[in-house]
Amino acid sequence: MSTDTFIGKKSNAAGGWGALKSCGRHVVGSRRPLANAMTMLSANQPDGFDCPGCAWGDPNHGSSFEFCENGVKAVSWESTKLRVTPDFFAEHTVTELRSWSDYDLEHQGRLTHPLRYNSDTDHYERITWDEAFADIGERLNALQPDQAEFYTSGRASNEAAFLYQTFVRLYGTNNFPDCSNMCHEASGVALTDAIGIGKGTVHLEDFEHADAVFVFGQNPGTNHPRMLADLRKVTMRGKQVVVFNNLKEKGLVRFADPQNKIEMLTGGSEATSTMYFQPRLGGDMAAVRGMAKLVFAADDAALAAGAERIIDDAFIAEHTRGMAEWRAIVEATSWEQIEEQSGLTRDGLARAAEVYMTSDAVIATWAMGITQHRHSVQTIREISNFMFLRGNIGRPGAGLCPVRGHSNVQGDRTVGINEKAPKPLLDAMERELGVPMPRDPGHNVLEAIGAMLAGTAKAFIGLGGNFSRATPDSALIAGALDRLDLVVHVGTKLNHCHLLHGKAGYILPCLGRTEIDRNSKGVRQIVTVEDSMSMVHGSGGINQPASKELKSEVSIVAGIAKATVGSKVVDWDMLADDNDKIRDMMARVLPGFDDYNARVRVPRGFWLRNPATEREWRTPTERANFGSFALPERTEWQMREDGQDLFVLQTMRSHDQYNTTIYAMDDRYRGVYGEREVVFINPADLAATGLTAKDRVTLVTHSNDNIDRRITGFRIVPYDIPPGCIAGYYPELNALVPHNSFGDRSFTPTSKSVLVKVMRDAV
Ligand SMILES: Nc1nc2c(c(=O)[nH]1)N[C@H]1C(S)=C(S)[C@@H](COP(=O)(O)OP(=O)(O)OC[C@H]3O[C@@H](n4cnc5c(=O)[nH]c(N)nc54)[C@H](O)[C@@H]3O)O[C@H]1N2
Ligand SMILES: Nc1nc2c(c(=O)[nH]1)N[C@H]1C(S)=C(S)[C@@H](COP(=O)(O)OP(=O)(O)OC[C@H]3O[C@@H](n4cnc5c(=O)[nH]c(N)nc54)[C@H](O)[C@@H]3O)O[C@H]1N2
Ligand SMILES: [Mo]
Repeated sequence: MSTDTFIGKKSNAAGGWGALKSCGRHVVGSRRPLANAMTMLSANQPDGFDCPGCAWGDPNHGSSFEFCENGVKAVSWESTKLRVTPDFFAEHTVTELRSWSDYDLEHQGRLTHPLRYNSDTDHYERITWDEAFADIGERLNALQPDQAEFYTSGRASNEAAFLYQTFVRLYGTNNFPDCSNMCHEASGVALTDAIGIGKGTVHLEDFEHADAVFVFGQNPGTNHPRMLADLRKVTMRGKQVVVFNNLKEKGLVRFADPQNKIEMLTGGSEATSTMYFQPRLGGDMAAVRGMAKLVFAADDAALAAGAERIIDDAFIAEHTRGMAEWRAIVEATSWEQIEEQSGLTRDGLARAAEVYMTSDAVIATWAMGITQHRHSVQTIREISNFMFLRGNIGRPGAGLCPVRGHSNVQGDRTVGINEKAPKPLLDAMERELGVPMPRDPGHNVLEAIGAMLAGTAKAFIGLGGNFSRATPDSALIAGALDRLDLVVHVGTKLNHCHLLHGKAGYILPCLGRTEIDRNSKGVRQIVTVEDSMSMVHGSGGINQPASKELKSEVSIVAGIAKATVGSKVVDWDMLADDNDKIRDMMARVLPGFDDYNARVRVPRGFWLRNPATEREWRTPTERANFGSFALPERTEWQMREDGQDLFVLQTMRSHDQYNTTIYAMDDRYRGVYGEREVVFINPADLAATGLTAKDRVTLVTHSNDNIDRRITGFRIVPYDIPPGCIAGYYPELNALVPHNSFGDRSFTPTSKSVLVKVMRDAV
């Protein structure tokens, strides 16, 4: 099957695929990797291949992969034929490279050799693996363990992450800042309190049985395209999809628009009943509370009329705690406050509540539009409360579904990347290793940043990711990283964080998930991952490694570990050479991982049991807990009255990026082409502030910590977004996100509600 045939065929069916043709060239520089991606994603591999695109569940893992644009881009990006060799680093000083864009750095291709920064020449230079490991080990051993920060990005496999946490804990710290701290942390915190486990309760199949899906604060058209296919099937069955998103996102609008030519998205008349609400930024908690108020009122009316109850009284009595207290808070909340904070009307919310009340099985999904606010944990508790009202959890077609980002971010947590690891995990590690584990909580991302800024942290090890670009106050964080004694980056492609080397800096290139990983005996290794629906499965690559010098993440972790803590407790060489042995160890340590090696080798892998899906609540009350929280006194939207021309900014992803990786400069669904320095503003706001669509603007963060945060020269894009709210792209806008503004209990930067002033640039 040629690439062209594929694209042609798919573009008629799924829409948007035509554009992949040009996008493919942008992403990979040629057609070949694109064709390769097609092969990989459709390959009939016994051990499966896990797409690094996102964490959405996969119905036919290991046999016929569901195609999606996101996946093709992610795979093509990794299989590029371009290389950044030691010659490249000999040509360019680090100082010069720092002036390059994110896009230009990553587009140089795959890293090929281990490198060490030479401060005399300002170049990265080739070294041997053994030299790198020995020096890193020596430098780590010169520190107190708590002076080192061990970051993980969510693409790391279960095996690499498990080995990493083993090493780091043997070394003596729980400092595990993790990309999840900036992502779904609020979901983990809220759900642990609500249902006893920080994960979603939905199986992919539940979407086939849902009568309604409520989608809060996410853009699946871009970030989880395969989810759109599952939503589409819901409307095609004549069921409802109710969207809450402050932006009119095309992927979801088309879905809701009967005029749309994309038949499969509209499903004929079914889609007319699909609803789209545009709350103000941070207004979802108020919106859900409004719906809950209406449910209680309808239930009272039903009771009075002797009709069937609206709330699931039996479920609430048998399975929950705390409804009465929450109900009192809901009833005490005024409609005025709900309408002001959400920006939605009571009538509108009544239509959404009607869908909820007339549906037997409801799923609630959410992502970054919910988790990156100050009151994210409370908002997720409110969503959970709302779902408990009609027993929408732990039965077919119903449940809570935080939609994870990185393809293995959930798995990394499961296998021990956790700065506050649960006691049973540490106990099990102690039993396995026969030595004590550190028990003091370690650092999350913001605490690691705090330690770096304070000068108490001395080393940073990054297992993947792009820490300084993904974190708020990027320039400040970059400066802090660059003052450390030791900085080690394990990565596949060059990014800005790699150019921060501190006193001793290393770039260690690793195999990507698309590549064949063979051990010393030539036996092909697989890794495993866990998706958003707690399915754990194997993944093996089919491409030849980008360079002979590459090592697997597992080998790199083992190499550093051996040089740092020695091999008395753990035989690192043995584990590094056989992922099955790592999995045997995981099976001994982690609950639910019995028979791990066999169970990940069947199509689709296995489901890691989540007791809440079976209405078993591992909370202190042994019940699902309603959470009773007041609405925020004022959201950022309401704080705008504190200053002139203030707006609330959300920082999000364009269609052509993967987090800090910029595939290309277009945001096709939002109609932006060839640029990223744009701000989406409501046309009414333009008129009110005297700005025009032709203006360039400067954005300055409104804060009282005396740090000047500004970006300048951004172009205005008039857009359908609530007045007072604006939007633009991460990572560029991380320059505006304050590291000292974060979610209650989640410590997630408030990347979706930054108070900024917008000013016209002088021409
Ligand atoms: N192609 C691609 N796929 C990806 C990624 C990528 O960068 N590119 N990243 C991966 C990762 S790590 C993650 S975490 C996920 C992210 O997936 P998303 O959460 O979809 O990512 P964002 O682009 O941040 O989009 C946030 C969405 O929430 C809306 N929103 C913002 N604030 C609010 C609010 O206050 N209320 C409501 N109701 N809506 C709001 C925005 O308009 C936007 O539609 O995607 C994963 N998949
Ligand atoms: N303002 C703002 N900031 C945000 C967000 C936001 O919405 N707004 N979103 C946050 C979220 S949800 C997340 S998850 C974080 C993401 O933060 P990170 O996970 O740190 O960032 P990524 O951009 O995903 O990392 C990209 C780099 O990972 C490396 N890489 C890719 N594949 C592999 C691999 O297989 N192995 C290894 N070792 N390295 C690899 C490459 O070198 C690449 O340059 O950003 C957060 N930051
Ligand atoms: Mo994420």
